[in-house]
Amino acid sequence: MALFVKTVALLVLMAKFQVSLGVMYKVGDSAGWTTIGNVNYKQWAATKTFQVGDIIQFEYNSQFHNVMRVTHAMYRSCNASVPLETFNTGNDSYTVKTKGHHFFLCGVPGHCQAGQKVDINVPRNLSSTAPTPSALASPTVPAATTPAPTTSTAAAPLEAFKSGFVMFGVLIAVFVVSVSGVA
Ligand SMILES: [Cu+2]
Repeated sequence: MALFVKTVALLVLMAKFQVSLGVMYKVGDSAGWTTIGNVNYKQWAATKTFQVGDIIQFEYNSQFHNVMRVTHAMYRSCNASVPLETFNTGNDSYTVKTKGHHFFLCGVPGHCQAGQKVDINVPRNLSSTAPTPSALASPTVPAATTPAPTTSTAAAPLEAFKSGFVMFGVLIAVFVVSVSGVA
């Protein structure tokens, strides 16, 4: 019963603060990660709205391809000499943990040049998707380290982000408690 209550509380909190569990995106959709068919990965990425927590899935034949996370400069020049991370199982998942760009390319010679590269961009400006002011005005939202909220709407996006961040921590804690309660 206690678990049920916790679970309901968790769901209510998630709904209230529009917490996303993360969406799984398979790069290239049915084509996967390949040089065959001239998949336009730029176009593929452009049709998605990536968020922190999303999972980027690369599916490919590991005999012919790999996945390297690289810097912007390396992405532009298709430089695979010093990748930040390398994946090569043929079924690799990358969990987006930060906002901004996440650049990937295939390190097999010629493949990046042929277009096997993708830029996963998580927009830094979330003002259009921030929680509503009414949610922010809730007395249950910790004020964090900032001074008392003002009526300025300019501060709303930042406050929304901070509040969301704090709530996310709370949710994780609740989740851990729930899980440990079952075990
Ligand atoms: Cu390749």
